[in-house]
Amino acid sequence: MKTTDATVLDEPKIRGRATDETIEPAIESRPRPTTGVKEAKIYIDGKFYSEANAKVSVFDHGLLYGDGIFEGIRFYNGRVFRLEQHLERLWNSARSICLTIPMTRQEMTEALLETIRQNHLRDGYIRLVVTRGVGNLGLNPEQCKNPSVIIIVATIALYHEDFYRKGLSIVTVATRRSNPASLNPAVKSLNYLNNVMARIEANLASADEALMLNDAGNVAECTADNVFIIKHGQIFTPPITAGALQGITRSVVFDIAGEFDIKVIEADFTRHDIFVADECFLTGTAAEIVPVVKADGRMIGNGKPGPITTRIIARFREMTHKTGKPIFD
Ligand code: PXG
Repeated sequence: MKTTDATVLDEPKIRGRATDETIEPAIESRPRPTTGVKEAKIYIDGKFYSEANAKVSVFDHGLLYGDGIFEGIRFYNGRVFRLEQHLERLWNSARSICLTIPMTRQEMTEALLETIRQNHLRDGYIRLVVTRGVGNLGLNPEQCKNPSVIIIVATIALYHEDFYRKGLSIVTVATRRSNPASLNPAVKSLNYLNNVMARIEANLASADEALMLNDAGNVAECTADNVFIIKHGQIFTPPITAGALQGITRSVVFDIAGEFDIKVIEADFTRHDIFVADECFLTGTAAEIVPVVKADGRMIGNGKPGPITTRIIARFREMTHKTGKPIFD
């Protein structure tokens, strides 16, 4: 797997195992490319702008209140991976927060594909954002008449291969995944402070990711990834009702497990079940599928990525390169 020098997403560092690719100067002396694309074109409400000119109003409620929704989507080898599912989830998030996306799904598909084409990439990452739009300083969304659609296409630095070969460490954090009765984790909203707080705790603990529990003390998910464990040849993952996002990569794992004739059981479990699991892995658009080898200081299995995880990763890579919505024809 190759790496690029542009990193647009948080690239987890393998702590204590830094390589040239993961070391960054303490002070960045040159302006850091934000998309990694030369002369990037960013879509805002039907028009394309350069990075320098891609701006939204300070009165947009996406900024003032985190009022809006988003998707993180990948494209590989000239094809957008699982686009339909991402759009389905975006429209569900919109419906849940009473936000009307100002275009049809067909128009959104065309806008996404055209933004990728304008940026001349075959592999990369799409950040699709729909904000509530401009309003006044009050939080009432009735003031916001025109939601904004923003599409940013970026190169994505694939995580270092060490990450997948050696696995990562997670810690359980004190910040609980938000209760569905207050802010439902099923909505992929612009309000990610719950996850950001968990991420800060992982950073403070020098861990690669944060494991978040729900109010009942059961495992919910990590800050931007779903959690899976494997025990006695069966795969377990928390149900959506535990506070897990209905991850697209999660659903791909369900498909792959079906092909392999391995059962996936959606069930509540605790961190104890992670400690005694044979294998553990995380799934997410950015991280793809990544093995976990340590949880709260305990080694999982023999401390190496397990055989089932490794098979699933291999099949996932095959799928990402061969399937998806073609961008250029
Ligand atoms: N849980 C949460 C809370 C997430 O935000 C996932 C699980 C995994 O879902 P997908 O559909 O990606 O398999 C996410 C993913 C990124 C990024 O780096 C992704 C997310 C959030 C923030 C950043 O692409 N969502």
